[in-house]
Amino acid sequence: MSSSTGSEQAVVVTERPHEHVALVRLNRPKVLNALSNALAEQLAGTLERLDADGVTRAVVIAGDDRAFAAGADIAEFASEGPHLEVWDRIWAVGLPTIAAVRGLALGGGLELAMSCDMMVVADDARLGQPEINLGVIPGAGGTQRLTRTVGKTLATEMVLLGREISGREAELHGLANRAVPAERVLPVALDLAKRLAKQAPHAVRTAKKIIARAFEESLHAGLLDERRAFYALLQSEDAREGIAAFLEKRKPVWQGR
Ligand code: DAK
Repeated sequence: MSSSTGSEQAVVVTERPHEHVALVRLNRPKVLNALSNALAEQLAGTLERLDADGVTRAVVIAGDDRAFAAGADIAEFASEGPHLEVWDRIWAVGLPTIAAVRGLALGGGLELAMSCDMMVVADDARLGQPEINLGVIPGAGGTQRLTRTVGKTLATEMVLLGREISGREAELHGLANRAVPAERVLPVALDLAKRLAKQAPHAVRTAKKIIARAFEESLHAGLLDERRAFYALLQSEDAREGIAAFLEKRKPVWQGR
């Protein structure tokens, strides 16, 4: 399965390694998967299609062994700059997403990885926000998501000095869920995706959404949202099934309702 048609270059390639899991690969290897607007558009369209197909329950986003992505496409900066709305579309995806990072995740590449729900990185991956070297600052979450995740001290070094960190350091600072040897990145990410795909789909989507609100709201507002979502889910078929299965000592069968 591929995300482009006809003669258009497939800068995003989609595979289906498991019934409910999609693997979306960024595919501009010659420029280290630099995120051109065309690539970002294809990625957003692909994620939206997967989000709505009723089959996919988790998505792994990967690059290749040299790079997840080396940032937005700098060659486009002079002409048009990164399209704003396409990033909003990527962030609006309801499915759980996992970034599988080998090699470079720089600038917009790291911002894309950070906007995923989980991140698996190679021990020797290189993660950074080098925008300062271009005379700008991050524009897709690098000052916000990074700071809230690793704290002000390290984020300041990364954003103001362009300091890179390794995958191993990213795990230590809570930026990555797992740091593993490079060749294990994809298998581990796919394994996490399969585990996500086994959970009650509607509950997973709701949990993702409510966790994201912890970045946006006060604790009080977030707790209210959580409580509302909890009671709404409690009325769902899947919750009835999950509770019945527990009491009957069997495995639940989720319907996604
Ligand atoms: N854009 C375009 N081309 C890139 C690229 C990039 N970000 N990164 C690498 N390339 C290209 C190189 O130009 C080179 O192309 P050729 O010369 O072969 O044609 C090819 O990829 C291989 O790169 P190198 O020859 O440079 O490879 P090296 O191993 O020597 O160096 C490197 C790797 C990653 C250290 C180096 O390529 C590098 O410094 N790249 C730039 C990294 C960077 O500065 N990234 C941040 C870009 S700014 C926003 C949304 C997003 C953003 C902002 C706003 N909004 C929604 C508002 C994001 C901004 C950014 O990401």
